[in-house]
Amino acid sequence: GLQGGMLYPQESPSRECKELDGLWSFRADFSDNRRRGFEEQWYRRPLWESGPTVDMPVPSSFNDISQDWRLRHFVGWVWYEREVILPERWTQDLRTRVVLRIGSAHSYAIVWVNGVDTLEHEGGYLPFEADISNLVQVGPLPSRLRITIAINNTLTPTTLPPGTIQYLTDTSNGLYFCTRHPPPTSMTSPSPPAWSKTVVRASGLVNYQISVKGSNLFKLEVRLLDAENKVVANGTGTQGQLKVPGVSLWWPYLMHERPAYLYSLEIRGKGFDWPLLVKDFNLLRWLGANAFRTSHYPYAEEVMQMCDRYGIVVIDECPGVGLALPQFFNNVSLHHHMQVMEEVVRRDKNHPAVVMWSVANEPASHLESAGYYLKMVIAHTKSLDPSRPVTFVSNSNYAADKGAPYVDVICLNSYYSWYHDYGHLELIQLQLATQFENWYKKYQKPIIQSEYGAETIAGFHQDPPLMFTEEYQKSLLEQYHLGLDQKRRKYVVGELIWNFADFMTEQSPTRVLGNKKGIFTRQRQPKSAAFLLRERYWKIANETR
Ligand code: BDP
Repeated sequence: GLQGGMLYPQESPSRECKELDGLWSFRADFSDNRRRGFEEQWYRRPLWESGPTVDMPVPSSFNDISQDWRLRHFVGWVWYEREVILPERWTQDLRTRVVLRIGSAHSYAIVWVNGVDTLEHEGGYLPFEADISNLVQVGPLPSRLRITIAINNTLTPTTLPPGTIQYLTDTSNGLYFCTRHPPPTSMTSPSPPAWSKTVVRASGLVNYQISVKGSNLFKLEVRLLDAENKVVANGTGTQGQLKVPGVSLWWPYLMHERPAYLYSLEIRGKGFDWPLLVKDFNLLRWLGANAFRTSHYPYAEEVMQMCDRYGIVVIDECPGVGLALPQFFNNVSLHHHMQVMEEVVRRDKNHPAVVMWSVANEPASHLESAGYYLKMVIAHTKSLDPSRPVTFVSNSNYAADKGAPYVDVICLNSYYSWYHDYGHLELIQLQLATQFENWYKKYQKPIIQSEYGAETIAGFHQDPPLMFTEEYQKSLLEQYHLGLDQKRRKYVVGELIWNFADFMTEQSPTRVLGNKKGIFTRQRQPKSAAFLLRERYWKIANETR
């Protein structure tokens, strides 16, 4: 059930928060069975004692950070560790409740605090927490904590999203290790900007230049600390010069009795991904868009808060994506899926922006087993929150789909004149009419076109339009819109373009450096189609007003 709730840790006069974002020590377990970390109990001692570690920013996807190809494709257990120093008032006052909260870890996580097994959680994208008061409020000043988290990103038939591991053993091509879906790992999301700093020292003068990836919409504060953590110089902005009176210079080990002297440069930005997030919401406003679906996993809670404040309606979708094979519809998966829906509803139920829950994207809903499965997950979700409609997103045929009887709103993805009938834009209106009319005749339920779109490489032009050009994307959307605007089909109650912005995917012959169906590039610049949609959305908004 939903008892207990799990509210976002908002600061208040009675609650202090300590962010654990930043650099963690990290090691992937490359041993054959991926279990050396457990066999050698890496959590019992500082991680560096059991072997080399690298720095890993949190939040982020470890696959994206390293230049090591093996890490980009790594499947199995990875280990994160960092130390935290707690304020005395957290550890000395026994009335204080100290809670360790992980925003998200994909997809199975085990957490140790000072080597003590504290918390386990299955499923990515969602927060989990444990009361660790007992652990931190014992003994003399135990305020230095070592937090170790082992995370396994393996997708199995019972995870969400599900997956299978294929060992490709064609010896002419070597041995590969892969899953069906590339697994992102993040501790909390969205991720912070990546900092890179260049420090040049010249006898008491520090010239610094800071590059901030993505954006520089925020003010930077820079402080230089000496070895005792005393501030010796201050600055602001992305570059400048700091003066250090009576500088202690660094010397190689052994040449001096004193160890090499190090200063630390602290850079504070109003980071994580607020700049990108605000940019995206500004783009939504610019477009005149007022809704999105969290495809295909719950978004960070900060995003949900923004939706509340900006008036953006949300279809809140769980990580039920890739349910494509018959073996994924089993009782263990079903049980886990229900558990995940509990966590989604518990986390997001108080957001006014959430209008509907989506339990899955494009499951193999033509299967009998999928019909039963969807029925159970949907019924469970409704029992958790009787106040909101529930759906899943279908790309099945109306005649074959076994899940539609249980949804309140039918959500349909279709790619006419993209994944088939390439180039035949003239077929879109016809196929769309058939789609809507068939589904409506059978179910008499409201319908949302939840995906439609075309892969488009910004800057590619061709007229008459050809696939992958901006003209083709525009023409395809125009044809869809003519079909969506038919007054006689009042039951068509919504439309969601695929996709807001380009995004990275696993490589394949259908992906040109990721999915390019965005109406904005990954750098958030508009393609021609963005202007078309902008006109459309504003026109609809004005007519509705
Ligand atoms: C749909 C999926 C979406 C994909 C899209 C596409 O729901 O995640 O990105 O197709 O192929 O099937 O672009």
